[in-house]
Amino acid sequence: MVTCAIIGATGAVGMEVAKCMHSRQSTFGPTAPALYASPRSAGKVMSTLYGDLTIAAFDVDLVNSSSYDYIFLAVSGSFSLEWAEKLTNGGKTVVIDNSSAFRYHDSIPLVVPEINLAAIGPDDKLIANPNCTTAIAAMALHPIHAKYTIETLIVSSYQATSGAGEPGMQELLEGTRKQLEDLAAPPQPAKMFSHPIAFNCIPCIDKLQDNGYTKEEMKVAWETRKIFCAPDMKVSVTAVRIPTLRAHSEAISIQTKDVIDVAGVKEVLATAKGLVVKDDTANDVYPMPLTSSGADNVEVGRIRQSLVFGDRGVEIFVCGDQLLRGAALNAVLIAEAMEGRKA
Ligand code: 11C
Repeated sequence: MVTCAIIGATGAVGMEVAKCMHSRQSTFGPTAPALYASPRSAGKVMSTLYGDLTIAAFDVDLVNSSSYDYIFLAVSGSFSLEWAEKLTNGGKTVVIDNSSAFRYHDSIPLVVPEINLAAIGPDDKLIANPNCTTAIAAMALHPIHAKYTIETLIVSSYQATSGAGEPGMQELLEGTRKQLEDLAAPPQPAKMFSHPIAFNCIPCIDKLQDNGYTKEEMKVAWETRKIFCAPDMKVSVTAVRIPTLRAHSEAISIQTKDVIDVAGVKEVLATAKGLVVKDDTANDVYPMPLTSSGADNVEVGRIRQSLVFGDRGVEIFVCGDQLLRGAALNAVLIAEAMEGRKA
């Protein structure tokens, strides 16, 4: 019987991993995951689709003594750095890490299963899950890249508050509620973000880098190049936090090596896994956070020939659930695929 654990089980991503496993009836489906979190949450009972599960305090020896087949890490980068390798338990356990701690290590696969499952070698025990903004865009970009070879990407993101976890979503809800009670009152002070997020958008996510881009922006560039094995791809990103709950949106300008046209792009996207084409703008059909929230598939639409790159460019708009494709679903799909390989 396959066994697994979620570490960071009380966070937004951890909770989605348990939901996702259950609703997909994945290879781990029949068995409830073991849940671990900080000592603060130990002993608390979490209501899940598997029933009520009690949370244990994380302790590396305790976890390793259970020799789980898979561990989902939904914790901070510093926690992952400290524990992820130890949790592979001498090769007994596959650890799928949702943080950025190992994504840029050459020897650690960074995986979107529909794209580069082959990056996972038979002996790999630590697998990195990409940043949500990267993974959502990659679902639409990879089929285009495979057919036309993308040379340049210019991305503007519209990122939901779930990127800052459950407290980020609560800050949006609370800030909105309070502001509606008194429109003339000053905005609620920000805790999770650098400024109030209700009725606002914030063009700065994660730390500023020396080149003037933020780390969130550079993650998309570094990770897309690694996942696509395209080290020379030029990628420029502006990442913006907006007051939505859990789906990230991205407007993407694409320049290709080969001549590209809208009909060909639609054809290739229509058959790609994990995507749904919503592209009937005349009838108001296009990707939106409201329709992509809670959905496994990434929505893609507003597909049009580029006015800048001409017959070597198109524009697209994508939306995807940040907690699913951007985190939990991607991680569960990795584990399912690895398990499937054993069969
Ligand atoms: C955000 N993309 O929206 C971030 C959250 O590297 O896994 C995920 C950060 C990461 O704030």
